[in-house]
Amino acid sequence: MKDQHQFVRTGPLMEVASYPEWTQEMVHYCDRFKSEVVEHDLFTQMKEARLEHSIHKAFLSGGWPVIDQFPQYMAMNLLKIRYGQGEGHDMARRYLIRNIRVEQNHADHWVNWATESGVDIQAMLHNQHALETLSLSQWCWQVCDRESLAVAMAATNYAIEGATGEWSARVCSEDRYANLFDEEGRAKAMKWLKLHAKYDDAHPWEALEIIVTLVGLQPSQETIIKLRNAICKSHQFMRLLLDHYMRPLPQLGARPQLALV
Ligand code: HXD
Ligand code: FE
Repeated sequence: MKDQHQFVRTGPLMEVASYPEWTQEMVHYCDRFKSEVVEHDLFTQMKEARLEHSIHKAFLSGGWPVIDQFPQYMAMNLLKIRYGQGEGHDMARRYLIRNIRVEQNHADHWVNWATESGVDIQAMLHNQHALETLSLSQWCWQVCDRESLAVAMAATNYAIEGATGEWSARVCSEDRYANLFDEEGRAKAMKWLKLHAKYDDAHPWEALEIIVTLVGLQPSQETIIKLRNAICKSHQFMRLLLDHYMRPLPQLGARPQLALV
């Protein structure tokens, strides 16, 4: 029997008008927060090849926990799914299984990008990261552990992948950044960025379609607010990470570090 609140998309996947009005409002509301990530000065300076080397390396290192854990966030969401529990669950199952495999390669590409940029890889993999930058990965872990499939996918597959598609496209929109790398290492260094910089990347839209299919045409106000807050929080934690690296250098190491005993 067909549920009258079931969402079945008829318009194009990658157009906001194809989704219910509450979704359109949510997307517009969150776009302000997304822009603060996409337009961030760190990415402007990266695109214009004038980002200070130490900040560049610190960013690549600080972004690693999320890259490392991203397939694990998806695995946590996969655990919430039971086959045949509805169209949203079946779509999410396919999406997550397929994309966990894709993210396997992305971790390798990030490590290559960091290597070509002169990052100390052992330190990146094993060092303690700044609290301001760890909060993004901790938030993602928390939301995937404790919230519903729809809310957790909104925070990660929609919000983080969506903003990332746009900031990486910005950095790749000119050759200036790519040209900082020697010709031999350039393709390797740029692979992660290039893969995420496809303007036609369907992944965040596929995630949005799944989220709307899961909650239906008329979710409660509470559900809408939960989704909206999860998306905006991811954007805000991304911004916090970026702000941290753009602070004047003396502050970067000024705080006392926890000693490992
Ligand atoms: C951004 C820093 C401020 C972290 C970026 C996280 C991007 C995650 C993208 C996702 O596809 C995982 C991956 O490894 O490619
Ligand atoms: Fe990726």
